[in-house]
Formats: sequence, structure tokens, C-alpha cells
Amino acid sequence: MDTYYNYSHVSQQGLPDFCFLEKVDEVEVLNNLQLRFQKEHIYTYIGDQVVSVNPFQKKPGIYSAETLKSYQNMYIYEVSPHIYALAQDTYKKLLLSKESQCVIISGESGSGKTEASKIFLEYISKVSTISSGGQTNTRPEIIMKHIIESNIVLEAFGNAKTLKNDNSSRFGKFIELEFDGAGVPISGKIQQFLLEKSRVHTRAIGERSFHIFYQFLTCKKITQKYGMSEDPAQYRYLKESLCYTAGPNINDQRDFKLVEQALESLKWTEENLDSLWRMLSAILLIGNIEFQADAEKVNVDAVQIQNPEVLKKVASLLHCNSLVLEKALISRSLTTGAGKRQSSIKVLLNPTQARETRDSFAKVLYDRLFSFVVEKINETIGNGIDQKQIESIIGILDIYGFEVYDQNNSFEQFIINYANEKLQQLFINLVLRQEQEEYIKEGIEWKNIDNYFDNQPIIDLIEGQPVGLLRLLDEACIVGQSGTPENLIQKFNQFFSKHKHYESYESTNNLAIDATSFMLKHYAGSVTYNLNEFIHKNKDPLYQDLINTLESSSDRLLLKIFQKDFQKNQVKKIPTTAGFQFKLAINALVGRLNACQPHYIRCIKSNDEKKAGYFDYERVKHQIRYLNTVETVRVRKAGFANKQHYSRFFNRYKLLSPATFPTWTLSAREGVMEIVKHCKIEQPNQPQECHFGKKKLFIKSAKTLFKFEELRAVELPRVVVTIQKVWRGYA
Ligand code: AOV
Ligand code: MG
Repeated sequence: MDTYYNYSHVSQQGLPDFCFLEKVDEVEVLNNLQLRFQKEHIYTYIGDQVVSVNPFQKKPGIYSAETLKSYQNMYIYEVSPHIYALAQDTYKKLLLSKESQCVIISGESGSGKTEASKIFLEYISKVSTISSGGQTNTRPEIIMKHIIESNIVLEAFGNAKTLKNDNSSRFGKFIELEFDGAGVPISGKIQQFLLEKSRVHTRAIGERSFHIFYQFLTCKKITQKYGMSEDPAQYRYLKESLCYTAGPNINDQRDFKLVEQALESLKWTEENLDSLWRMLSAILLIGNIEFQADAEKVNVDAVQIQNPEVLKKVASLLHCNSLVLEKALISRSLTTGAGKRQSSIKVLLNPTQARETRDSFAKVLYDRLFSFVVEKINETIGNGIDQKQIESIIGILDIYGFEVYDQNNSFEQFIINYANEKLQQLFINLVLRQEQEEYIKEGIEWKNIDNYFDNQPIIDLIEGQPVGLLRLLDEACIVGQSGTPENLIQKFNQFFSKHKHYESYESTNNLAIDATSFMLKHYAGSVTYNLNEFIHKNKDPLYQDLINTLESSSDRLLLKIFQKDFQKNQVKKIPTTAGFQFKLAINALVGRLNACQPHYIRCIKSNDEKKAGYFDYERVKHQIRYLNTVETVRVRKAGFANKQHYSRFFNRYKLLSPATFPTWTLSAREGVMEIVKHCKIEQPNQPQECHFGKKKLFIKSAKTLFKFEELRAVELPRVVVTIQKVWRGYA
């Protein structure tokens, strides 16, 4: 471990904190990052934030038990940069302040967010359960174990190989670790955001569907039980993207064993497990159902099922009637009229519609199954806890990273990139904007740093009212309106062709892209979206005939996951488009994060080829730019490591001066000034450490804050003895 304050040593290894740079500019920041990467240091601080560069190789020892131990009880500035240090800082702040904390992990696809979230979780899990007095299987230990196991299950069901990342998260995840007043973990909660469910039936060549499909096919016991072929090439849903393995680090057979163990530990019943594997089997076979034109119906465009034996197999796996299922796949009921005049007619589907219905069916089954898995996990990790016992939380946010493909960016990329815009805005707001605004409001001398790139205009473009891309998309999806991609793109162009971050197809002059394409200039780069499937994916139709089929099933899991859809005539108060729901969810999440003390891990992808130890200077430069890294260093370096309300600081440290303890009659602000003076914090010829704002004390460096803590640790026992004496005197 590089000793933190030994400058000559660390300068050969690269500076461990960008704030130590004398000159802060892009070249200096990049060179330092590169030097550290070459010297095998993948983590660097910006004050109390961690920048992590994905090395694409296992670094020996950096996550060993000894390394982890060396971070315990340490302050972030005493130890070399690591996610363990950030996790320790987070936990320490939770203990000290009793306030909720969160870690926001950002970076583009494949930059290392999910790995970082696991390293963070592992650390918190270890240190928060230490005080179990050497006992094992205490409740806190079991809770943390279950949360780690839940992660294994969720990765199997929600991650997949993409062209960017062999283990790409295809859903957003917010894990809440819930603590009691003593900082002991007592329960947890996992919230998931919009799974990329279309992956079940379609994806780019060279990508895979969700890991779990390939995993469970490696298990003979299961494939034999449900009469499934072990060969993924037998299933169209797996075959079409021509990719069956996920890369050198992913072993489906081994991973499936871990998933099975995790599900067992999470106490899944035999019945639920049976339903789970049966449904996965059914989903794969649904993809194999083929349609052909119905030769008997010459005057209409109708289909019949080409391979009825597959359909029968699907029906038997889903425990439902095969005739009813068949009808639901080749025809659709339409209601006409209203009130008493309402009646239902059956229309026959053409081959395209039938295929689309089939794929929707597979997709919705998987999506509901995924939600069920999350729900079950939440039942287990939140079980039996009185909500009143929960004093604070540590939230861990790991979403899908910004992504742009050469070929086809569709609705899914639009949602993923929108989510990343929101997170970037949160970062800008908290770290760059509000921080500086507060200095000024508090009357602290401050020279504004405002040349960072603010992405708020892009967010307004997407979610703006009354006109924004999402709103126009929703309008095109309103029932009764026959919104087409052509109409919608016209509307987009009409409203936004002059917007700085929007470019229409015409203006791009790019003949390679479709006429229903548009380009957004996101904070992390430009993305050309193909609008063709936006309307359908945003509508996300759930066909009533398929729901009716499932209602007749005897499978309890299936009945449970579609329970709400069986309730007929329910009045929907809000539009339930996928985009609208996502907007609500992401805004609620931002609200939750705003209520926590934030900590940040900024992940950087070292290269696009996933090559071990290779630092692609230009690629990293691009990321440094859009992450506003240089500006963050500037604000952090010129800013303050800590700020506290006078009353809070005074109450904690009043015992450091005989003038303020045991009695003090003046204001907390004056009390704090007295403590700072008494502790001889300011040194001649040194920059001023403590700055007195209107309501808060601002402390320049973390070292100073820790000095107060150390002095308090020395003083506290003496005070306790004095108090005891006083009490004895009273007795
Ligand atoms: P992501 O979460 O940021 O992408 P991951 O955390 O899945 O990225 O990382 C991608 C891959 O990079 C991992 O599977 C590892 O092989 C490697 N990797 C990441 N971090 C480390 C590390 N600290 N040490 C060694 N290898 C690492 V996405 O989920 O695609 O946005 O949607
Ligand atoms: Mg991920």
C-alpha cells in the first residue's frame, strides 16, 4: 500500500488524489490516471470520491481478506484509494451521523459499475457484521449473506452478454441495506428498474439472451425433467443471435450451481423452483412455435400453427389449455361499442401479427418472472422486521451504463441513456452546482467554477412538459390514435429541429440511416436512434386473449404474477406506457438519492476491446471530458472536505475546550470558534483550515476533521470519568 502522505513515493506511482495536482487540467489529470494504471493502481481519489479504471484483469491481492482488514476503522485520507476506503467512509458516516447514505456508481457500459457495487457491498457486509461477537449465523450475517446471494440470482436473470460487456446489466438496481440505530444491518430491499425484456426474443448478432437460459440448459436434471434439449441451438430465441458463450470469464455450468445454491439458501420452495424452470422452458419453446398461412381460409390473411406438438408442449408446461392458447396466438378479440352495446369480435391475425403476439407473450412471461424473483428476494431479506426499527439505510445504485451501438439503437438504449443523463445531472447538481451555491450563500470567499458541461437541456428535451420527446411519444401511443413512426418523427423534427442536442435525419445527411431516425447529442456522445419500434415498445401491449389463457392455468406462480391483470374493468388512472412509468420511477429514485448523503464511484472503461491492462488514451480522455472530471477536481481542490451545522459540530466537540464544556452560554457559532482556537488548528503561514459560514463550519481538509476526532477520542474517557464522579457525588 502506498503510504499516503509520502509525496516522493506516491508521485512515482501517480498521485493518489487528483486534488494533489498542482496544476489541474485535462493533460495532468489524464497523465496521472495513466501513470497510476500502469503502476497497477486502478483507483484514484478526487477528495472523497473514487475514480476507478477497469483493468479487465484480476489484480492479485487487492480484494484479499488482509487488504480488506487494512481499511477497517481507517479514514479515507489515511489509506490508499480503494472502494473499500469509500465503503468504510460511508459506513463510518452512517454510524456517526445516523443519516442515510448512498453510493452512486456511474460510468458507461462495461466500465466496471456492477463489479464496483459488489466490492462495496462485500466491504459493508464484512464490517457491519463484525460486532456479532465471533458468532456466526447471526441475523445481520444472514441478512447480508442473503443480499449477496440475491445479487447472484439477479445477475443470472438480468444480465447478458452484449457487444460492450460480457456481463452487462440489462436492468437498473437499487439495493437498500437497512440498519438499526446501532448500525447493525437488519433487513434490505431491492428495487429494479425496467428490464430490457425484448432481449428474450431479439438482440444484435453476437449478443446473448439473459444468462439464466444458457445456465439452466447445462443442468441435465432439469432438462430431462421438462423434456428439453440441452443444446441452445435448438431454440430460435437463442439461436438467432449466433452466440452461445459469454466470454472467457463466464462459465454457465458453474454459475448455475451458484444460482441453485443461492435459491436454496433464499429458501425457495420446491413448488416455486418447479414453476421457475418450467416457465423458462416454456419461454424457450414459445419461440419455436411457427406459423404458416392457413390454406383453408383463402379470402383472409390467416395463419395456423405449423408445429402443433410444440404448442401442446408449451401449454402443458404452463399448465393451461392448448386449444385456448392456440386461439390466443392466431386470433385476437376486439371489443366494439360501449356500455350495453359492447360486444366482442374475433379477428384473425396475419403471420406478422401472430409472430409479434407470440414474442410479446414470451417477453411478458419473462418480465413478470423477473419481477417475481425480485419480489421473493424482498420477502426474504425484509422478512419480519418492524419498519420502526430501521434508522438509516445505505443505498447502492448500479444501473445499466450509457450505450451506443453502430447498428441499431432503439427504445431500450433511449431509456438507458436517459437514465444515465438523470444520474449525471444529479452529480452535477450535488457536486458542482449546489456545493458552490452553498459557499456563496454562506458568505464563504469563493471564486465560481462554472465551465462544466451541464446536461439539463438534454433532460428537458427528453422529459420536458408540455412538449418533450417522451410526451410526444406517449401521445402517439394513445389508444385510438394511429401513431406511426413517420408521423412521430415529423413531430419530433417540427418541435426540436433547432434544439442544440437534437438532429433530424435530414440534417445529418447520413444516407446509411433510416428516415425514421433522429440523433440525440447526449452528455456522453451522440446516439442515432431508430424510431421504428418506439411506439410499439412504449405501448407495451398485453393481449387480453393471452391473459385469459393464463387465467385458466393451474400453476400457482403463473396465477400470482398475472393476478392484477385478471381483475377486469379496472380503471387506469395514469397512462401506463413504459416510458411514462420509467420517468416516474427514475424521478422517485432521484428523490430518494437526494435524501441520502451521497458518495461517488466514477467508473472509466480503459478500452473497448476488453484488453487486459491496456489504457486507450483517447477513449479515456473522452470519458474524463463528459464526466466533468477536471471541473470536479477543481471544485474539490478549492472547496472543503467537510461542512457541518454549528450546533452539530459544537455538540460533538464541545468537550475539547474547558471554556465550552460543561457549560457555554453564547451561540453555537461562537462556541465552535472557541473550540477551533483552543485546539490550535490554524498554523502560521498555512492556508486557513476552518472557515466560518453563516450557519455552518467549513473545514478545508479531511485531516483537520480527523484531528478533531482524535482529540475527542483522547478527551472522551476523561469526561466520562468526570461525569461518573459527579454522579457518584450526587448518589
Ligand atoms: P458495468 O456494470 O459498468 O457495465 P461490469 O462491472 O459488468 O461493467 O464490468 C465489466 C467487466 O469488466 C467485468 O465483467 C470484469 O470482467 C471487468 N472488470 C470490471 N471491474 C473490474 C475490476 N475491478 N477488476 C477486474 N476486472 C474488472 V453495464 O452493466 O454493461 O453498464 O449495462
Ligand atoms: Mg453492470
